[in-house]
Amino acid sequence: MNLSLSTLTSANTPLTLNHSAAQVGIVHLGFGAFHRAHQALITDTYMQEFGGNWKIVGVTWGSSDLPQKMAQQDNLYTVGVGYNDTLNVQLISAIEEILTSTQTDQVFAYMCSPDVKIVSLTITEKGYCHHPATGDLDLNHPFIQHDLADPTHPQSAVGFLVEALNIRRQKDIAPFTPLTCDNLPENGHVLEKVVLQFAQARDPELHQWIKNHIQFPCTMVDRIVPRTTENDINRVEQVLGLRDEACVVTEPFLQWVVEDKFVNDRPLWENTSIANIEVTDNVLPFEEMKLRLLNGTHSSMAYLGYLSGYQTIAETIRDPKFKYFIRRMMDDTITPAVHIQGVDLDDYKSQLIERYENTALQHRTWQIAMDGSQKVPQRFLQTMRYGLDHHVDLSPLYLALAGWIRYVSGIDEQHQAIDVQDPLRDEFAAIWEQHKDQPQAIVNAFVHLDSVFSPEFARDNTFIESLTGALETIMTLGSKQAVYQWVSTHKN
Ligand code: CS2
Repeated sequence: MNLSLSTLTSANTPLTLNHSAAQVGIVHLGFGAFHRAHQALITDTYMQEFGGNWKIVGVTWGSSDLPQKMAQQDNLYTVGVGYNDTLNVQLISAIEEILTSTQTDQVFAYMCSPDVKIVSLTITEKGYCHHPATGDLDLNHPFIQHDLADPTHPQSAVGFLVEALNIRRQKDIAPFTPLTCDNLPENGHVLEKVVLQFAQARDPELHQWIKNHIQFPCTMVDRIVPRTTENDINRVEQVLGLRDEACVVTEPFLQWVVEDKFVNDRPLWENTSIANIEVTDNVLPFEEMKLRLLNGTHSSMAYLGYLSGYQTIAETIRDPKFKYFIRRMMDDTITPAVHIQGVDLDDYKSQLIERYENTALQHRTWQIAMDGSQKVPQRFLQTMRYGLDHHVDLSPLYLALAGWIRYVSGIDEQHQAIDVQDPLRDEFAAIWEQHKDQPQAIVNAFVHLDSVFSPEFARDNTFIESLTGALETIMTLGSKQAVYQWVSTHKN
């Protein structure tokens, strides 16, 4: 039996439906697994505890079948919170409906409704259509070119935001707060910059109005939510007694730090009974800690783990040498580049390792390895910039960065194809095709990819030599042995 309004009473665990009478207050662009287990769940709890009209309309991009799946389930879904062998399932009823980005009229009807106070986003790094190394909007991006030519049928999230704000301005409707929840440093500033540059290219007056009236809060979001697998759906069904095609399986940990800078109402999420939600004046130290320590080591395990034959993060960290390598990377290389007061970083790092070890999550190294060109700048390079300026031992991160370069060659260490998913996939393949087994030439070509590497890296001999050395080691020994060798020379 499938989950829906009419089957709720047949569930194994009692499920209560909460907010059927509430109105929509939030539009969320990029309705994926992460949002379902994070902001939507938190907002659901908020409405349970305090009421309010904060139902969410989700918008998906691409050929996702989630809108149909959710519609078949009356827009209900469940979140399975898993820790090793235990799984607890929670019903979420905060979703009004899911649209696709091609349903332009319906999306704008919601985005321009006076009841909608927040438009939040999890569109992934590449959804910002910007150059990661500079933060500038990529005016040559096909979506952006399309949206400048035809602003009322946008393809990009930026195009949707600017047109909706434009309509609200013309109709004198109070604006919404654009709330980015993506893993980008200073994500609010990144969004602000691309929105303003897009508006400027469209209409300088609109640009000025947005500049004067809109605020873009920064946020730090954290919860590990792998893409849902068939296995997850089956496990949730076992617990629930109902089949939920839209479920997500996540970990117990959750954190959300939000900058207090809203131009319209918002739910007071921080007042819910959920721990680790904070509204503050300064999110940047939290972002820095999370992006560098968590996402930096996640991506390191993704590339080096995948190449070592490990399918998941839990499998990678179960290798004691990898565990040692990752912890030393955190302690010696990344921590000097983290500046936060009032957080016990030792606890934070130990907790990260425990989170990685959670076998309830099948978080594939391949999934995290995706879109490296969009992730490497904030996950590796900012830490490395700091380390180069402050004489920090960067050797573990050189291996990780070399692991990325090796991974995107598209051929693994057993000569099998790797399904590389990245906007720069063709550029990577061309570099490897041209320079084959010459680490120095490959590194030289990579550091000149200026949407990833800012120019100072291409001029830095220490950086280039160390990276070349790391790539040479990986190409000679293989990734696993490269990590093992690092461990044997660094273990005291
Ligand atoms: C991961 C993140 O897929 C990835 O790149 O590193 O999605 C990670 O799981 C989250 O940021 C955890 O909060």
